[in-house]
Amino acid sequence: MFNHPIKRVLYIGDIHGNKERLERLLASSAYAAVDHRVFAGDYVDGCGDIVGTAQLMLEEAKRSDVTVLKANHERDLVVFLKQFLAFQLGKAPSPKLPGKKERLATLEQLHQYWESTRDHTMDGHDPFHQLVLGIINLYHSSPYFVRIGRAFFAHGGFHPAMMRSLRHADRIQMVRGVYTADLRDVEAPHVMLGNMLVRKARHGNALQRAPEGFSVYVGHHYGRSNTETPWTKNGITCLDTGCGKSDDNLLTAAEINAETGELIALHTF
Ligand SMILES: [Mn+2]
Repeated sequence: MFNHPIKRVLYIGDIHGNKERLERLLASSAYAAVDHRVFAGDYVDGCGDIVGTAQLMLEEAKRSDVTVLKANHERDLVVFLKQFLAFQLGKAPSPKLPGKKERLATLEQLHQYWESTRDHTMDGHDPFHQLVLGIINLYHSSPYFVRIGRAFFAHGGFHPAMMRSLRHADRIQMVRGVYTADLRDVEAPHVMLGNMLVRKARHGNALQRAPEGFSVYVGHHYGRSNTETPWTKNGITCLDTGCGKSDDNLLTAAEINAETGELIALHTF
């Protein structure tokens, strides 16, 4: 079992709090049939059930055949939550509320969860802080990217550092054929946010090309929110279909042949 090669991978796009679509995905045969699952991240900040979605994600992330990538929405939330915990301990001033409407909605839901569970706190069982620490810990233990066979997976974009860092053998972590490596701070934003890719795409220029013989899969936001067809260019497949931004937008999962990096099928939920 441990040496069982990963042949098929499911890459799941941004969820943004759409718990119903996430539940449909988790119950699907497509989810069960693959050898490994990679979540693009961005499971918070959206119009659905953020707390319920986060709880499901924290459960799934415990599985050894599931990887959740670092993404910008969790990063920003974690920065706030850490400031909030420091404030609770009297070690920092009250954190400033975020300006973004969707992030305020996430905090509002976390607050409601605290209100509804604080009276039931006993014997050290504290659901609110358990959830908050779970979100923080999952973010910090998540990789910026993974490579499985001939496929690269990141939240936002491809950066040559992803190839380079895997060549430094002492920095590679290998878990059942899933390769991850640390990135320098200067490269991490490009992998998480795809900044260069987005800017170039807006100006109509070519995306940075996936390395020869590899495919790259990303989520994030590429202005293809209302279609279930992924946008593919230069070996990079963008899978953010705007799930969680409106109830109508689908959650997309790409089934990938790890040996070739190619897309086998696209599943929507
Ligand atoms: Mn997103």
